[in-house]
Amino acid sequence: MSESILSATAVAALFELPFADLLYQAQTVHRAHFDPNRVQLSTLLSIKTGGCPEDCGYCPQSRRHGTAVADEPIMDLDSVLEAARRARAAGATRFCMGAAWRGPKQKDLDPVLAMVRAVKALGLETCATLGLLRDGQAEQLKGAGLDYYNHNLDTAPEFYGEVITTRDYQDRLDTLGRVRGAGLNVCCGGIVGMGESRLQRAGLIAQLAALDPQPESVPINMLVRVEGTPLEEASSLDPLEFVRTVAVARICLPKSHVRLSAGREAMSDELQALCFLAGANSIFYGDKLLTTGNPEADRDRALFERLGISPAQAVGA
Ligand code: SAM
Ligand code: DTB
Ligand code: SF4
Repeated sequence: MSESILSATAVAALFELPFADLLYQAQTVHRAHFDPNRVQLSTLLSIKTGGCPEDCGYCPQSRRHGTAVADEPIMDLDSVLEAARRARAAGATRFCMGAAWRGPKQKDLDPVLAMVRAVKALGLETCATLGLLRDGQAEQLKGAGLDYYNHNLDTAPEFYGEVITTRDYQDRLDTLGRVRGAGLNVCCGGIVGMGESRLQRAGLIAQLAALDPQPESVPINMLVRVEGTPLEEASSLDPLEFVRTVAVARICLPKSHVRLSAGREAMSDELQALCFLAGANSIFYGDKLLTTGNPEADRDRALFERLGISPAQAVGA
């Protein structure tokens, strides 16, 4: 059954609620669909770092920005497998491989297909984020055993052009259509804290909620301001506005895993606790995102202990 289409203004009305009312509503929706004390763990690996031709204003991997990230070749299969085994041993259930491409060429896709097959054989769920896909590529990934494909809408259509000029919103929707058409699970979210308005944050969530069916996984990233990127000086978002964003995502995407994504390293335990209370039930787990830092696994385990949170069942456990 398709969800009713929410307008950005209707979503913005949720943002306007008193904080306690918003969190109560989000927690109620969360409890209707999920065990509120379980959080899913995904580990990221950058299998192809840097040198990207796109101009995404937030991204340290664009070759157009003067960041410290160098253009590296694609990783070899054994090193990827070693990282996947480590992620599995630490308790992750999903392994997400990211590449700094506009999209893969066939010669790029072949080694990724081998990685997907091998990581899947370890008993992990597999995810890839490789940029725009052409016809047939999502089917090849599905055939290799890919479970999820991550491709973000990033922000509201009205703000998008301020951040990225080398590909448009429709390109992203087309790729999401190909991913869904191939029978893959969709992981699609965005970034906040880029200077967008509250109405634009609501617009992003309205777009995510309008995907039919809704994405299985919704990463909500807080911008990591990286030196050398056009957004390095973006003004910081009120942390409580971030919590509101998570809560609104939970209400509008009731059955999706909402992932508390980039930006956790700079967040206190208390802020993260509020995000879990607001309905976040997934995190990136492991000391690195793609090129930037993430909390150490020990810190996350201690936080879960303090909050009585259990990780979603680990493979082989
Ligand atoms: N190149 C592919 C693409 O853009 O689709 C895949 C990798 S790309 C790094 C994946 C996502 O990471 C982006 O869509 C964006 O949402 C997120 N991201 C990148 N840099 C970020 C930053 N500095 N802070 C927060 N999120 C970021
Ligand atoms: C997503 O939404 N966030 C992740 C994952 N999907 C690929 C990436 C965050 C990247 C943060 C900047 C970096 O580490 O390079
Ligand atoms: Fe390239 Fe992806 Fe970074 Fe954009 S977000 S510059 S496409 S790696």
